Amino acid sequence: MNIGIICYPTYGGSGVVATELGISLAKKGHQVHFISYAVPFRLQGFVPNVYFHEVPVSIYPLFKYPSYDLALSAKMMEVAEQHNLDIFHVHYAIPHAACAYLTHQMMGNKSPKVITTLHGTDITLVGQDKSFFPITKFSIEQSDGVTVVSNYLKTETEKVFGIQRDIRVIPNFVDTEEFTGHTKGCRKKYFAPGGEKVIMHISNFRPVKRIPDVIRIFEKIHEKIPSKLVLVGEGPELTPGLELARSLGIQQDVISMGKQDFLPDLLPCSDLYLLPSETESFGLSALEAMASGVPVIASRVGGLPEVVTDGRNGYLCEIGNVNCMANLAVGLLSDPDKNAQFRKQCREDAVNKFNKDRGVALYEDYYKEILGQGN
Ligand code: GMT
Repeated sequence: MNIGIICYPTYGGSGVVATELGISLAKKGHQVHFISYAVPFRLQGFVPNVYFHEVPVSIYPLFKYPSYDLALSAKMMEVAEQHNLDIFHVHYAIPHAACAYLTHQMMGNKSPKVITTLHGTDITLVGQDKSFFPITKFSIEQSDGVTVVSNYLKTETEKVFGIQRDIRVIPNFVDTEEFTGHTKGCRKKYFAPGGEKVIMHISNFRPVKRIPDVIRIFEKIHEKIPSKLVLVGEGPELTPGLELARSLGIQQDVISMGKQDFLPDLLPCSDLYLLPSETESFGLSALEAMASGVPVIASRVGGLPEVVTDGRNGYLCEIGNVNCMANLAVGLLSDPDKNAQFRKQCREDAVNKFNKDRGVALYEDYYKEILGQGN
């Protein structure tokens, strides 16, 4: 199949899933065309059958804001005609699903089929903004196919947007041959020269990630166990978080790495992963930690209970319950046998339930179904 993949090229989970999916489909022989304003950050190096098409956004003095949506729709049409695309697979409804609808209208019956994958904040946060709600609902309903990354997100989409059409659940996946827990690239001594325990958090540091909770959980762990907190990523909540650490007198044990590309090398350096979010449709970073053999402590919210099994590969606490998360973290880090058991079960669950081959095959079968080629 000739597949167009439209996604955000930045460090968010939706772009990661779109890129890993595209690379895997290309390795299976499909022609994969990424269309975005920049090369997706996980698309590094030459991959046969993978092509990138940059969306040129013209800056015309009359326009206060560049019209990325219109430029994207035009580029999608150009690529579809030049490469005879069968599918547009758009990741994150806003504005990609609406752009796909516009392109579909321009191309008529020559248009590729449109599959929209909803990733989370397009439904739970941004999509519910009154300025986006009607067009989000419309473009979901107009898609030929719709998938979501968790059962939670399916229910939320149906409830909030009143969507009655079929919505297919295809969980996020992880490359368990890339995220293996190997420590060859690990520089734990760099983070913990005194053999301290390493706690990690990776995100876009937006308010939904509850960064103050990450800092306060670490503070309570730090009171009981020699430990370091490693923060990976950047965003508006990073500086306030570091200032909070300073006000608590623990800044010397908080390491901010900024954006990092090689998470498979970084994650195995940690002993525990924190994700105390306000909402998470899935929590891809938690799955990547699990694949690396790192137990997860997270909020019991959204799709996280579908990823983290409380008491088996990590723990779940109510949103904002810093004491619960800190106490469970101390208990796990202080019990070598339980820790080893959790680390083993993390890896097992990532491999058995969320491996890449399974996830990619589900998308491939769905493409065939939407194209009318399904068995
Ligand atoms: O908030 C983020 O982590 C970025 C956001 C995105 O769209 O990239 O992540 C969403 O999609 C990820 C991939 O499907 C999910 O793993 C995240 O849980 C989801 N974020 C939220 O729902 C807050």
